[in-house]
Amino acid sequence: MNAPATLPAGLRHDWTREEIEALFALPFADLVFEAARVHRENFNPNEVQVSTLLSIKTGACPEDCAYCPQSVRYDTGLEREALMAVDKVVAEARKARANGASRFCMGAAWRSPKDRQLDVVIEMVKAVKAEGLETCCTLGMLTAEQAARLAEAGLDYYNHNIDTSPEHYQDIITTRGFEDRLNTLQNVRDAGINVCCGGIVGLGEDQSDRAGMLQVLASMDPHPESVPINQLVAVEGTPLAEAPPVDPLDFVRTIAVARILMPKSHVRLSAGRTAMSDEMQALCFLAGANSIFYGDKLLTTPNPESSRDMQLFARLGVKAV
Ligand code: SAM
Ligand code: DTB
Ligand code: SF4
Repeated sequence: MNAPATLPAGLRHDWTREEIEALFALPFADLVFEAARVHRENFNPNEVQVSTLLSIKTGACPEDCAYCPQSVRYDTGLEREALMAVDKVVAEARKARANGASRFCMGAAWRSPKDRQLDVVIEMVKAVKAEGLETCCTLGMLTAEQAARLAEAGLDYYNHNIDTSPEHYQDIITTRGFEDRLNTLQNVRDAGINVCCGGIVGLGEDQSDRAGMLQVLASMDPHPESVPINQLVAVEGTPLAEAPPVDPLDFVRTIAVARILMPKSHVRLSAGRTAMSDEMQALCFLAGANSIFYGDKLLTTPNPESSRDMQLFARLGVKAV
Protein backbone atom coordinates (compact mmCIF):
# COMPACT_ATOMS: atom_id res chain seq x y z
CA MET A 1 0.00 0.00 0.00
CA ASN A 2 1.24 3.48 -0.80
CA ALA A 3 0.82 6.25 1.80
CA PRO A 4 -2.75 7.54 1.43
CA ALA A 5 -1.71 11.18 1.02
CA THR A 6 -3.45 11.86 -2.28
CA LEU A 7 -5.01 15.29 -2.07
CA PRO A 8 -8.74 15.99 -2.17
CA ALA A 9 -10.32 17.74 -5.16
CA GLY A 10 -11.76 21.25 -4.95
CA LEU A 11 -8.55 23.26 -4.84
CA ARG A 12 -7.69 25.96 -7.39
CA HIS A 13 -5.49 25.02 -10.34
CA ASP A 14 -6.08 28.13 -12.45
CA TRP A 15 -3.97 30.80 -10.74
CA THR A 16 -2.76 33.35 -13.27
CA ARG A 17 0.79 34.66 -13.32
CA GLU A 18 -0.58 38.16 -12.54
CA GLU A 19 -2.47 36.93 -9.47
CA ILE A 20 0.65 35.17 -8.20
CA GLU A 21 2.86 38.19 -8.85
CA ALA A 22 0.31 40.29 -6.93
CA LEU A 23 0.70 37.95 -3.94
CA PHE A 24 4.50 38.40 -4.09
CA ALA A 25 3.96 42.18 -4.18
CA LEU A 26 1.84 42.27 -1.00
CA PRO A 27 3.33 43.97 2.05
CA PHE A 28 5.33 41.29 3.90
CA ALA A 29 3.04 41.25 6.95
CA ASP A 30 -0.12 40.87 4.84
CA LEU A 31 1.37 38.02 2.80
CA VAL A 32 2.67 36.10 5.82
CA PHE A 33 -0.59 36.64 7.72
CA GLU A 34 -2.64 35.23 4.83
CA ALA A 35 -0.25 32.27 4.42
CA ALA A 36 -0.42 31.55 8.15
CA ARG A 37 -4.22 31.70 8.03
CA VAL A 38 -4.34 29.19 5.14
CA HIS A 39 -1.80 27.02 6.96
CA ARG A 40 -3.89 26.90 10.17
CA GLU A 41 -7.03 26.07 8.22
CA ASN A 42 -5.40 22.99 6.77
CA PHE A 43 -2.71 21.80 9.20
CA ASN A 44 -1.67 21.86 12.81
CA PRO A 45 0.84 24.76 12.57
CA ASN A 46 2.95 23.28 15.38
CA GLU A 47 3.75 20.04 13.56
CA VAL A 48 6.59 19.63 11.06
CA GLN A 49 7.13 16.45 9.03
CA VAL A 50 10.73 15.19 8.96
CA SER A 51 12.34 13.35 6.07
CA THR A 52 15.90 12.06 5.87
CA LEU A 53 17.90 11.93 2.65
CA LEU A 54 20.47 9.39 1.51
CA SER A 55 22.52 9.54 -1.67
CA ILE A 56 22.42 5.93 -2.92
CA LYS A 57 24.54 6.71 -6.02
CA THR A 58 26.76 9.76 -5.96
CA GLY A 59 28.33 11.96 -8.63
CA ALA A 60 29.30 11.41 -12.29
CA CYS A 61 25.87 12.46 -13.52
CA PRO A 62 25.78 13.16 -17.29
CA GLU A 63 23.33 16.09 -16.90
CA ASP A 64 24.57 19.70 -16.73
CA CYS A 65 22.30 21.26 -14.06
CA ALA A 66 24.21 24.47 -13.28
CA TYR A 67 23.59 24.22 -9.53
CA CYS A 68 24.57 20.61 -9.02
CA PRO A 69 27.80 19.35 -7.46
CA GLN A 70 27.09 15.88 -8.89
CA SER A 71 27.31 16.76 -12.58
CA VAL A 72 30.28 15.08 -14.27
CA ARG A 73 30.92 18.35 -16.14
CA TYR A 74 32.03 20.37 -13.13
CA ASP A 75 35.07 19.82 -10.94
CA THR A 76 33.65 20.10 -7.44
CA GLY A 77 36.05 17.65 -5.78
CA LEU A 78 33.18 15.25 -5.11
CA GLU A 79 34.11 11.55 -4.92
CA ARG A 80 31.86 9.46 -7.10
CA GLU A 81 30.28 6.42 -5.48
CA ALA A 82 28.62 3.44 -7.16
CA LEU A 83 25.08 2.31 -6.30
CA MET A 84 25.03 1.27 -2.65
CA ALA A 85 24.30 -2.25 -1.46
CA VAL A 86 20.76 -2.84 -0.18
CA ASP A 87 21.86 -3.84 3.34
CA LYS A 88 23.86 -0.60 3.75
CA VAL A 89 20.82 1.45 2.73
CA VAL A 90 18.65 -0.41 5.23
CA ALA A 91 21.20 0.29 7.98
CA GLU A 92 20.99 4.03 7.17
CA ALA A 93 17.19 3.89 7.13
CA ARG A 94 17.18 2.31 10.61
CA LYS A 95 19.41 5.12 11.89
CA ALA A 96 17.08 7.72 10.37
CA ARG A 97 14.06 6.06 11.99
CA ALA A 98 15.83 5.94 15.36
CA ASN A 99 16.50 9.70 14.98
CA GLY A 100 12.78 10.36 14.45
CA ALA A 101 12.43 10.57 10.66
CA SER A 102 9.12 9.34 9.24
CA ARG A 103 10.18 9.32 5.58
CA PHE A 104 13.37 8.07 3.94
CA CYS A 105 14.34 9.60 0.59
CA MET A 106 16.83 7.79 -1.65
CA GLY A 107 18.51 9.95 -4.30
CA ALA A 108 20.61 8.86 -7.26
CA ALA A 109 22.69 11.03 -9.59
CA TRP A 110 21.23 9.59 -12.78
CA ARG A 111 19.71 11.16 -15.87
CA SER A 112 17.36 8.17 -15.75
CA PRO A 113 17.76 4.69 -14.25
CA LYS A 114 18.56 1.62 -16.34
CA ASP A 115 16.17 -1.25 -15.73
CA ARG A 116 18.81 -3.34 -13.96
CA GLN A 117 19.58 -0.39 -11.68
CA LEU A 118 15.88 -0.04 -10.98
CA ASP A 119 15.79 -3.72 -9.92
CA VAL A 120 18.20 -2.86 -7.08
CA VAL A 121 16.29 0.30 -6.10
CA ILE A 122 13.08 -1.74 -5.94
CA GLU A 123 14.75 -4.08 -3.43
CA MET A 124 15.72 -1.00 -1.40
CA VAL A 125 12.18 0.39 -1.45
CA LYS A 126 10.72 -2.90 -0.23
CA ALA A 127 13.35 -3.27 2.51
CA VAL A 128 13.02 0.34 3.77
CA LYS A 129 9.23 0.05 3.81
CA ALA A 130 9.54 -3.13 5.84
CA GLU A 131 11.33 -1.00 8.47
CA GLY A 132 8.12 1.00 8.88
CA LEU A 133 9.27 4.14 7.06
CA GLU A 134 7.55 5.98 4.23
CA THR A 135 9.68 5.74 1.09
CA CYS A 136 10.68 8.36 -1.46
CA CYS A 137 13.02 8.09 -4.45
CA THR A 138 14.56 10.62 -6.80
CA LEU A 139 16.27 8.86 -9.69
CA GLY A 140 15.86 11.20 -12.68
CA MET A 141 13.51 10.63 -15.60
CA LEU A 142 11.20 7.61 -15.52
CA THR A 143 9.23 5.84 -18.24
CA ALA A 144 5.60 4.90 -17.52
CA GLU A 145 6.70 1.26 -17.11
CA GLN A 146 9.42 2.17 -14.60
CA ALA A 147 6.99 4.29 -12.58
CA ALA A 148 4.51 1.40 -12.54
CA ARG A 149 7.22 -0.96 -11.26
CA LEU A 150 8.09 1.45 -8.43
CA ALA A 151 4.41 1.78 -7.56
CA GLU A 152 4.05 -1.98 -7.42
CA ALA A 153 7.04 -2.15 -5.07
CA GLY A 154 5.10 0.17 -2.74
CA LEU A 155 7.01 3.43 -3.31
CA ASP A 156 5.12 6.21 -1.50
CA TYR A 157 6.62 9.37 -3.08
CA TYR A 158 8.73 10.26 -6.12
CA ASN A 159 10.73 13.52 -6.07
CA HIS A 160 11.28 15.24 -9.39
CA ASN A 161 11.69 19.02 -9.28
CA ILE A 162 10.86 21.54 -12.00
CA ASP A 163 13.55 23.70 -10.34
CA THR A 164 12.61 27.07 -11.92
CA SER A 165 10.22 28.77 -14.35
CA PRO A 166 9.80 27.33 -17.88
CA GLU A 167 11.51 30.49 -19.30
CA HIS A 168 14.54 30.29 -17.01
CA TYR A 169 14.95 26.51 -17.34
CA GLN A 170 17.23 26.52 -20.41
CA ASP A 171 19.63 28.94 -18.68
CA ILE A 172 20.11 26.33 -15.92
CA ILE A 173 19.94 22.96 -17.72
CA THR A 174 20.58 22.26 -21.39
CA THR A 175 20.68 18.44 -21.39
CA ARG A 176 16.91 18.06 -20.98
CA GLY A 177 13.84 20.21 -21.40
CA PHE A 178 11.09 21.40 -19.09
CA GLU A 179 8.67 19.09 -20.96
CA ASP A 180 10.81 16.06 -20.05
CA ARG A 181 10.28 16.94 -16.40
CA LEU A 182 6.53 17.23 -16.86
CA ASN A 183 6.38 13.89 -18.69
CA THR A 184 8.07 12.05 -15.84
CA LEU A 185 5.82 13.76 -13.31
CA GLN A 186 2.78 12.59 -15.30
CA ASN A 187 4.14 9.03 -15.41
CA VAL A 188 4.59 9.12 -11.63
CA ARG A 189 1.08 10.51 -11.08
CA ASP A 190 -0.48 7.98 -13.47
CA ALA A 191 1.23 5.13 -11.61
CA GLY A 192 -0.49 6.24 -8.39
CA ILE A 193 2.67 7.39 -6.58
CA ASN A 194 2.46 10.59 -4.53
CA VAL A 195 4.30 13.47 -6.23
CA CYS A 196 7.06 15.48 -4.53
CA CYS A 197 7.88 18.42 -6.79
CA GLY A 198 9.33 21.84 -6.14
CA GLY A 199 12.28 23.98 -7.06
CA ILE A 200 15.22 26.15 -6.12
CA VAL A 201 15.39 29.83 -5.17
CA GLY A 202 18.71 31.57 -5.93
CA LEU A 203 19.44 30.46 -9.51
CA GLY A 204 19.62 34.06 -10.73
CA GLU A 205 15.87 34.09 -11.37
CA ASP A 206 13.67 37.12 -10.73
CA GLN A 207 10.43 37.32 -8.74
CA SER A 208 8.42 36.73 -11.93
CA ASP A 209 10.31 33.44 -12.51
CA ARG A 210 9.46 32.42 -8.95
CA ALA A 211 5.81 33.20 -9.68
CA GLY A 212 6.08 31.20 -12.93
CA MET A 213 7.57 28.20 -11.15
CA LEU A 214 4.84 28.21 -8.50
CA GLN A 215 2.18 28.67 -11.19
CA VAL A 216 3.31 25.45 -12.92
CA LEU A 217 3.21 23.57 -9.59
CA ALA A 218 -0.21 24.96 -8.64
CA SER A 219 -1.59 24.14 -12.12
CA MET A 220 -0.98 20.45 -11.52
CA ASP A 221 -4.23 18.67 -10.74
CA PRO A 222 -3.95 17.32 -8.11
CA HIS A 223 -1.25 19.55 -6.60
CA PRO A 224 2.00 17.76 -5.69
CA GLU A 225 1.50 16.25 -2.22
CA SER A 226 4.93 17.54 -1.25
CA VAL A 227 6.55 20.79 -2.46
CA PRO A 228 10.25 21.18 -1.60
CA ILE A 229 11.50 24.77 -1.79
CA ASN A 230 15.29 24.70 -1.86
CA GLN A 231 17.60 27.65 -1.41
CA LEU A 232 20.62 27.24 -3.68
CA VAL A 233 23.62 25.69 -1.94
CA ALA A 234 26.33 27.43 -3.97
CA VAL A 235 29.03 24.81 -4.51
CA GLU A 236 32.52 25.76 -5.68
CA GLY A 237 33.22 24.43 -9.18
CA THR A 238 29.59 24.70 -10.36
CA PRO A 239 28.60 27.53 -12.74
CA LEU A 240 26.43 28.99 -9.96
CA ALA A 241 29.21 29.05 -7.35
CA GLU A 242 29.17 32.86 -7.31
CA ALA A 243 25.41 33.36 -7.59
CA PRO A 244 24.31 36.26 -5.40
CA PRO A 245 22.67 35.18 -2.15
CA VAL A 246 18.87 35.28 -1.92
CA ASP A 247 17.26 38.02 0.18
CA PRO A 248 15.97 36.01 3.18
CA LEU A 249 12.64 37.86 3.15
CA ASP A 250 12.14 37.01 -0.54
CA PHE A 251 12.75 33.36 0.32
CA VAL A 252 10.07 33.57 3.05
CA ARG A 253 7.74 35.21 0.50
CA THR A 254 8.24 32.23 -1.84
CA ILE A 255 7.28 29.82 0.95
CA ALA A 256 4.22 31.95 1.81
CA VAL A 257 3.00 32.08 -1.80
CA ALA A 258 3.51 28.30 -2.18
CA ARG A 259 1.40 27.78 0.96
CA ILE A 260 -1.43 30.01 -0.32
CA LEU A 261 -1.50 28.39 -3.79
CA MET A 262 -1.27 24.79 -2.53
CA PRO A 263 -3.11 24.87 0.81
CA LYS A 264 -3.16 21.12 1.44
CA SER A 265 0.36 20.25 0.28
CA HIS A 266 3.33 19.79 2.56
CA VAL A 267 5.69 22.69 1.77
CA ARG A 268 9.23 21.60 2.60
CA LEU A 269 11.94 23.99 3.75
CA SER A 270 14.62 21.99 1.94
CA ALA A 271 18.26 22.61 0.97
CA GLY A 272 20.04 25.72 2.20
CA ARG A 273 19.10 25.65 5.89
CA THR A 274 22.72 25.74 7.09
CA ALA A 275 22.84 29.29 5.71
CA MET A 276 19.59 30.31 7.46
CA SER A 277 19.26 31.71 10.96
CA ASP A 278 16.85 30.11 13.42
CA GLU A 279 14.76 33.26 13.13
CA MET A 280 14.50 32.94 9.36
CA GLN A 281 13.47 29.30 9.66
CA ALA A 282 10.87 30.31 12.26
CA LEU A 283 9.47 32.83 9.75
CA CYS A 284 9.33 30.06 7.12
CA PHE A 285 7.33 27.82 9.49
CA LEU A 286 5.04 30.77 10.27
CA ALA A 287 4.59 31.33 6.51
CA GLY A 288 3.46 27.73 6.06
CA ALA A 289 6.50 25.48 5.69
CA ASN A 290 5.69 22.22 7.45
CA SER A 291 8.39 19.76 6.46
CA ILE A 292 12.20 19.67 6.54
CA PHE A 293 15.08 17.43 5.60
CA TYR A 294 16.51 16.22 8.86
CA GLY A 295 19.95 14.71 9.45
CA ASP A 296 23.49 16.02 9.17
CA LYS A 297 23.73 15.66 5.38
CA LEU A 298 21.50 16.40 2.39
CA LEU A 299 22.74 14.37 -0.59
CA THR A 300 26.34 15.59 -0.78
CA THR A 301 26.30 18.90 1.13
CA PRO A 302 25.84 19.60 4.85
CA ASN A 303 22.50 20.08 6.58
CA PRO A 304 22.08 21.44 10.14
CA GLU A 305 23.03 18.95 12.86
CA SER A 306 20.03 16.99 14.15
CA SER A 307 20.68 18.31 17.65
CA ARG A 308 20.41 21.90 16.40
CA ASP A 309 17.09 21.12 14.73
CA MET A 310 15.79 19.47 17.90
CA GLN A 311 16.75 22.60 19.86
CA LEU A 312 15.03 24.79 17.29
CA PHE A 313 11.86 22.67 17.44
CA ALA A 314 11.94 22.85 21.26
CA ARG A 315 12.36 26.65 21.19
CA LEU A 316 9.41 26.94 18.81
CA GLY A 317 7.20 24.33 20.50
CA VAL A 318 7.16 22.37 17.24
CA LYS A 319 6.52 18.63 17.23
CA ALA A 320 8.32 16.45 14.66
CA VAL A 321 5.89 14.13 12.88
N1 SAM B 1 19.26 13.29 -10.58
C1 SAM B 1 17.91 13.39 -10.19
C2 SAM B 1 17.21 14.63 -10.69
O1 SAM B 1 17.88 15.62 -10.89
O2 SAM B 1 16.00 14.59 -10.83
C3 SAM B 1 17.71 13.29 -8.68
C4 SAM B 1 18.69 13.94 -7.73
S1 SAM B 1 18.84 15.74 -7.83
C5 SAM B 1 20.26 16.02 -6.86
C6 SAM B 1 17.44 16.30 -6.86
C7 SAM B 1 17.22 17.78 -6.73
O3 SAM B 1 18.15 18.33 -5.82
C8 SAM B 1 17.37 18.66 -7.94
O4 SAM B 1 16.25 18.61 -8.77
C9 SAM B 1 17.52 20.03 -7.32
O5 SAM B 1 16.25 20.64 -7.18
C10 SAM B 1 18.11 19.72 -5.95
N2 SAM B 1 19.49 20.25 -5.85
C11 SAM B 1 20.60 19.73 -6.39
N3 SAM B 1 21.69 20.47 -6.13
C12 SAM B 1 21.26 21.52 -5.38
C13 SAM B 1 21.91 22.65 -4.81
N4 SAM B 1 23.23 22.87 -4.96
N5 SAM B 1 21.17 23.53 -4.09
C14 SAM B 1 19.84 23.33 -3.95
N6 SAM B 1 19.17 22.27 -4.47
C15 SAM B 1 19.86 21.39 -5.20
C1 DTB C 1 14.95 18.34 -3.01
O1 DTB C 1 14.09 19.13 -3.46
N1 DTB C 1 16.05 18.70 -2.36
C2 DTB C 1 16.84 17.53 -2.01
C3 DTB C 1 15.94 16.36 -2.45
N2 DTB C 1 14.85 17.03 -3.11
C4 DTB C 1 16.48 15.27 -3.25
C5 DTB C 1 18.21 17.55 -2.55
C6 DTB C 1 19.02 18.76 -2.15
C7 DTB C 1 20.39 18.59 -2.66
C8 DTB C 1 21.32 19.67 -2.21
C9 DTB C 1 22.68 19.51 -2.75
C10 DTB C 1 23.40 18.27 -2.30
O2 DTB C 1 23.42 17.96 -1.09
O3 DTB C 1 24.00 17.59 -3.15
FE1 SF4 D 1 22.26 15.00 -12.27
FE2 SF4 D 1 20.12 15.46 -10.76
FE3 SF4 D 1 22.44 16.78 -10.31
FE4 SF4 D 1 21.02 17.35 -12.48
S1 SF4 D 1 20.37 17.63 -10.35
S2 SF4 D 1 23.25 16.99 -12.41
S3 SF4 D 1 20.17 15.34 -13.00
S4 SF4 D 1 22.09 14.60 -10.06
